[in-house]
Amino acid sequence: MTSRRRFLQSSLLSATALALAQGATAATGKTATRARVVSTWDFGVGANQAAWAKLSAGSSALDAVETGARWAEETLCNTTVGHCGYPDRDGVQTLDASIMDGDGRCGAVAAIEDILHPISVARAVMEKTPHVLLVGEGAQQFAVQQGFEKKPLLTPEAKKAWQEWLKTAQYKPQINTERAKLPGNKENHDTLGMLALDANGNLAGACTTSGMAWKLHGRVGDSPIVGAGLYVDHAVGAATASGVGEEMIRNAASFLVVELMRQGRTPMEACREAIDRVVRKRPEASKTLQVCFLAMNREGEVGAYALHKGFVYAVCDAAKQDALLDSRSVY
Ligand code: SD4
Repeated sequence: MTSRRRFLQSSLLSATALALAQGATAATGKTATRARVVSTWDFGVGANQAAWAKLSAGSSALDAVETGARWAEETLCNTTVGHCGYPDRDGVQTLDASIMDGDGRCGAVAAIEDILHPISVARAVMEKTPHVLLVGEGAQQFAVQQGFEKKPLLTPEAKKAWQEWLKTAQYKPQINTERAKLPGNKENHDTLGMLALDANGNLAGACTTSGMAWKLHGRVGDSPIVGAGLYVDHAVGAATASGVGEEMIRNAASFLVVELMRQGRTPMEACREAIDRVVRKRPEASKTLQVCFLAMNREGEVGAYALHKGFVYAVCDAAKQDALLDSRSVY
């Protein structure tokens, strides 16, 4: 982390401590100074601002994270989130998303096709069905019944990239910093994971992705698996993840981060310990793939850790709406 970034981080955190203290003593009680939203990657800045428009107006953390994730699904045109996302090895784009609040209410969709806002379908699963996770055709059928429009999303650019990939057809996920160095590819990010704390002290999280490019058709990552790509508990805090989802699923990683915070770790310590778990289980593999965790506790304290350098996360609150911070990393 650069010293400037470190400075920004520490001044941000002190500003926050102050804001939290002010929020607690304000005559109105519920001020937006208590609220905060954090997101993975550089595009998290824009997603946070969309969520912040809601949070600062007094909306719930749940509404805020849905709004932030919808912003990413619709506005971004990149290879890993939303309608421009790269397809699987058969050229089919499948999307994964989950949403959760601190009471344990959650919903998710996996491998859904041709629906622009998987995060809102996930919320509908949570609110309108007795289930938590719908997959594939069933998820799409449910979405259409709920009034979501079905339309082909795969862009000509994504299709072209897939046709190019077919020439070698090797599935070899690349660490983001390395991927960004490839000719014609400036992208250094993955899934959007977002966590929000609202003015009432409620937490919620959302996670949305097109998953790993060139995955096997039917492959589901961590993002729609509650406890792997996302976990939220009002009593403790919230965590989300980005990177190669199989590692998060193996370690029930977001749940692990929240449980470590429950045992007294700070968000950063909890993320670090979860990353260490990934390394311990698969020391060799961990050198060649990326895993990133982002966490926020119920006091609004934020922490992150990644396997490899290059992970950045965005923090937005009343003091500052566009902070982008470097995560620490093992390698
Ligand atoms: C997945 N975690 O599907 C997601 C996507 C991602 O690097 O972050 N890709 O495994």
